[in-house]
Amino acid sequence: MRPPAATFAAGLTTVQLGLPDYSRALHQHELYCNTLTECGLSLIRLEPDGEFPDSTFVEDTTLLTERGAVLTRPGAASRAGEVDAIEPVLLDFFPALRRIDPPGTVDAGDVCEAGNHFFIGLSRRTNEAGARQLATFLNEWGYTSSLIDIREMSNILHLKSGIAFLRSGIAFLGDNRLVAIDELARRPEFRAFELISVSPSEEYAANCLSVNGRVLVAAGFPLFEEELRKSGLDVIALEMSEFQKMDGGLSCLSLRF
Ligand code: CIR
Repeated sequence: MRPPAATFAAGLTTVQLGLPDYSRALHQHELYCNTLTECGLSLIRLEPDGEFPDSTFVEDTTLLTERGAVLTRPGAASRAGEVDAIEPVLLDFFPALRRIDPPGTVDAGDVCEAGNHFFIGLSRRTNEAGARQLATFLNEWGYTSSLIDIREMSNILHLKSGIAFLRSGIAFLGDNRLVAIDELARRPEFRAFELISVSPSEEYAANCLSVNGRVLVAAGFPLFEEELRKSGLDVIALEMSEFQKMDGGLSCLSLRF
């Protein structure tokens, strides 16, 4: 993860929630890091990078899988250089990094891993050429994938703004639970999943994160929290207000492997 830089408020956003407060963003980021540590992860903390205001959203720069990793080619020009900055860090762990080439673009926030299958969102950031390149890499590694077109959906930036795959954290239990906003829950591609719905007034909360049997959710979305708890999930709520102002969710703040 990479904390937000002092230039954070100059990043991209489509929501009108006002400018983020920098010190509050730093505090929320720190709590996020601490929570991941409590969930049993060890963290690699990068330096803030003021040249790229959106660089705290590290998730978009790379797709990490158990069998290989792909450097993306972000769809927003202002974010292109973020990939170069992350590459040397990942090379230590994934010596054979693949990459998306022009004219392809991919933001990894559009890629939802669901076991051995990957859903790839076609969005304002991820184009068909990029999605197909990614699908080819995944196929080489023995994964399947399918494309989900969200270009007509005005309410979400990335596919994972609207869905999240939940892992049980227990190896022998099958993982089949998917959180989805209504518009995506209706799609036939998700019919095989046990769906956990997110009420239209709480759509931001759909971008939750399951880590070692816990589910991290954005604080302030009581209906969704209740849904998760009813499903027997162990929920941790985190303040995300300053990242929400910049169109970012919980998953965007880390690259997990
Ligand atoms: C952007 O517009 O690119 C950033 N302000 C937010 C990126 C959020 N990333 C994500 O959903 N994976």
